[in-house]
Amino acid sequence: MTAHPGGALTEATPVGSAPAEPAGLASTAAGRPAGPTEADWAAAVAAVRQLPPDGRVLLICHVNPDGDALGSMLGFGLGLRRLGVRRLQATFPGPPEVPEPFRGLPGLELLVPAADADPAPDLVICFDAASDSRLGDLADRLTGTGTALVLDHHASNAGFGDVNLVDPAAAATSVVAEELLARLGVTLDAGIAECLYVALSTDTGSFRFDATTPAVHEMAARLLATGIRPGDISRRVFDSRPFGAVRLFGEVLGRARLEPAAAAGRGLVWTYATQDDLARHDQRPYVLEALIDPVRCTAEADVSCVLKQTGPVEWAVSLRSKGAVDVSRVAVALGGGGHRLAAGFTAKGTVDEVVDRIRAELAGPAAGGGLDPQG
Ligand SMILES: [Mn+2]
Repeated sequence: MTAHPGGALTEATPVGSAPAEPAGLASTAAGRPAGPTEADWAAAVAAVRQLPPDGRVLLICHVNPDGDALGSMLGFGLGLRRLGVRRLQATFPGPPEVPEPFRGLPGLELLVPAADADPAPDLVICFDAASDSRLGDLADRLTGTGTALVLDHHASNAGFGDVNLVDPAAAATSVVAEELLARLGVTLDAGIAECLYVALSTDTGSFRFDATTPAVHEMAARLLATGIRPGDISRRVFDSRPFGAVRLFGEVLGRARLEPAAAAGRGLVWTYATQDDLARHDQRPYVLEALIDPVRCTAEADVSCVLKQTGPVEWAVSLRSKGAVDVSRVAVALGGGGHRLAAGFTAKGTVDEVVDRIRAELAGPAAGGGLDPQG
């Protein structure tokens, strides 16, 4: 994990874990923008419909792509294919490596390494990125002569495209993608549906989080009606990991610490994973995205925390709350961002130093307030 401008947080949505830390700035309920207007939808439809013959389209999702980023992008890409768009690429910044849980997604053949991305597409479409800093070097594609269309659901998204479909009320970017496909007249097929289902189920924690509205289940019903197999998809995406990762989790959970008196008696549970842990078990860093889940199960603690080593003295810190403590305030105080129930930051120092800072913030008044239930 690397720091981005503006203290942006770069953690991918943890697969099957609590609500993802938002992909960028600290967000609050105050000032949350409304969703897209009819004019926005019309402009987005026109941007696709008015592509020149043989027009070139570049799809980009955020760095360290998660299920919503990849699923929205590839599902929409398959939809564009159905509309006859032939010159179509999908990409994301950083190493062109798709995390193992998403290697069965339909549409992966659309992916190209960032270095091979079209330098001057007629239409650029960004998925699940709250700010252009999340697009790395690919952000320069937004300023070319083509149209830039942004599909997202982060409340902190200020709208960095020419046309912005940003719906903070949407449980996932795939909700926005499905709506735009419908408005373009694309009917769902199993390939599109599987991509959008992975995106929707990832961002709702397998339909467990508060973001799981009736509209989410109605969308899931439309996707399932195409004949996709939710059991197979969920096993692949959520319930499958290498044996080395199972052993790694065992070690890391074995060193977890419970501090019932922390956070003014609401309790803190924390652990950490080092780069040496990963090397010893021959595992890639993304396997750690799911580590917060077994940690946050701890009934005796409202706050859970995992430190993931990203450099000799650098850590990516994930924080979760069951509701009594606003962990976004802790994360913001320490240079990161997030939601009330899920937040994170990047820290320098030893494990003890970083946890000391978290304890101090949890002891202060900052962690108590706030009533932003956004998931
Ligand atoms: Mn998302």
